[in-house]
Amino acid sequence: MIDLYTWTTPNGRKVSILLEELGVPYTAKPIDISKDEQFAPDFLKIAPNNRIPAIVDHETGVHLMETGAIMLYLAQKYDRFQVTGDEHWRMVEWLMWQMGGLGPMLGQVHHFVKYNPGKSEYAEERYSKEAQRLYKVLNTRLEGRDYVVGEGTGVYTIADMATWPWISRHDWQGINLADFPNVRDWYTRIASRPAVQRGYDVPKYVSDIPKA
Ligand SMILES: N[C@@H](CCC(=O)N[C@@H](CS)C(=O)NCC(=O)O)C(=O)O
Repeated sequence: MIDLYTWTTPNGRKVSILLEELGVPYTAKPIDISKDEQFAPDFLKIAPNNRIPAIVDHETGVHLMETGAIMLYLAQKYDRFQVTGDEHWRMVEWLMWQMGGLGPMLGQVHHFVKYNPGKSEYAEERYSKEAQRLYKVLNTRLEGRDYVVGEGTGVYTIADMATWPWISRHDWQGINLADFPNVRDWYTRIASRPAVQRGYDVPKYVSDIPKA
């Protein structure tokens, strides 16, 4: 059994979506970051960076923080939602792009544009511009493909699952998905998956999945 320490955020949803897709038993343990529960000493033992999500796999004794590591671990453990050969490294590349680029930059858009508008014109402009650039990168990558990596038109992998929850907040980011039609189609394709819909509501329902 796996314990998933999580909250209703893009990073949390990445892992609940993967666990739902895998169909393995897990227990969601809510860590309410609006109440600073991520700083509780017991949580810090498994998540020393005091951020959600984190997992404890009681079957193997492994505990992990950082979604990139968690998703690679689960994909490898169950040998699903990953690709092999050269494409494996393409998958790691796009997973790292999400971890180092898309997630952190869109997180800054949420911080400055959504939650603190008017406090820093420079930051709002800088991160909004960066969001436009990153959406364009993803849109270009998805030209002629259904998924971010994989042979042919692509294979649904953890690279998609890591990226999708950030795109689901396109309205917070001032992004009109009509400007990025490949991203829009990919977003809708993934949103229609029952496991994604279940994973989106972990650890609790907040709202429906935003429409494209
Ligand atoms: N790089 C980390 C980022 C995790 C992260 O930023 N989590 C946010 C929620 S989306 C959090 O726990 N924030 C709590 C805080 O800022 O104190 C990962 O991918 O797991």
